[in-house]
Amino acid sequence: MNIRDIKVFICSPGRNFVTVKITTDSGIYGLGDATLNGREMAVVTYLEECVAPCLIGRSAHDIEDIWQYLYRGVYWRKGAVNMAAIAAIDMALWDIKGKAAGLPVYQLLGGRSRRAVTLYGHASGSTIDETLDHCAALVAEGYSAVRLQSAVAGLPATYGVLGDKKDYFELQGSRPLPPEEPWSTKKYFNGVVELFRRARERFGPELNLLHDVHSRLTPIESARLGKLLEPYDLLFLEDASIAENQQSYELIRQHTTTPLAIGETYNTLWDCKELIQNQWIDYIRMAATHAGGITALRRVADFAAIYNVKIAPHGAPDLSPICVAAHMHLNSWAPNFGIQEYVGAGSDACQQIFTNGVTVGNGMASPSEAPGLGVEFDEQAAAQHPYKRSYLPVSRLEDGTLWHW
Ligand code: EZ4
Ligand code: CO
Repeated sequence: MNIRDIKVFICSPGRNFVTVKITTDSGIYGLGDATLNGREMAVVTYLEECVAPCLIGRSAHDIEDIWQYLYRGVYWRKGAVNMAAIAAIDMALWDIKGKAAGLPVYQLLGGRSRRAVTLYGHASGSTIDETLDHCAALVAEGYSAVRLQSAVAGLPATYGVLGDKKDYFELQGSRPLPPEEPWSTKKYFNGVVELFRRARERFGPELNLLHDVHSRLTPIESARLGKLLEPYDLLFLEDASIAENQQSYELIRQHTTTPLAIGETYNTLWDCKELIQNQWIDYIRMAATHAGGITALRRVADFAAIYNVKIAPHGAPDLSPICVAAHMHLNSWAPNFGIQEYVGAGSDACQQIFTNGVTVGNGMASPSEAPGLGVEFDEQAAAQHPYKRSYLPVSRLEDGTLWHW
């Protein structure tokens, strides 16, 4: 079963997605997600020019060797563009292997460790009340875990709550260049503690609550926030600080028992080796699409398990339904699965292009029982929604200093 053809599609059903389709000479094909938000065309070019020509004619069963060939073999290791390309090829090859074996991918990984995958939804709002009302709606849908984000009083826009747009992750079509958002740690602090105090008051102790700081605090500020939030018992505090110096998390850890999560921008295990090994974090949030696919994430999960760190894969809307499916297969298998971020099935157009995939209900999800990943991709429907250039926002302090977004 040799690789006959590799095609790269880019479509924009409300936001951009890069999809890889590998076809074999047996007729079996596989799909992978290579979406890198705001840098989509770099991955498309890399796949078409640098990756696809080297794989034509190779056995589609050689997932491991192809992974090593694209990682070690290129000399230029790591990197978001490179790893997204490897990820898409890897997912497509697992999809193919599953179809050839007649088994869903989670069975190839070792079978189920749980009945279903627990999800957490997003509740955001421009006031604390609005955020808590959104949370109540998710609880009514059956969610047992919700991420809360509320606008910072005195700032025109905040991560998770984007000014004039309905949702911060929508295509930035009206903004030809990266939108800019101001940030003030001081203004943020009071509001965020009040948000969680009010959430516990309204929802009681049972509901699992989460929060994404989006890397805007320094390590000592993160330590302080973790301490202030301890009474409200978060499931985890996400991306409190950047961990380019992984040891920063030792400082945060020494000060707070609020569980810590990080990793959605990481491309390899090396980005979080010390974080995991030293048990400075509780959840590793790497995504199959940005960290080298199923092959790589499986290794991360096994490494993390040794140190009591659970996987909680990134589940933002800029990961395509193919990545969501890959995550559900990994989450069903991983003995150390924690929780999966989930923001819905996407726009109507998105649901027409990517079909089947995962089953969601009552705040839980299951992978498809179909062989492979279980997602279908409608090429004609995708062609109706061409690529639109769009950038992620940038963040600046009130004096104009560029800050982490
Ligand atoms: O900002 O996926 O937890 N989710 C997040 C996301 C990220 C986007 C970046 O492309 O932090 O919303
Ligand atoms: Co995040």
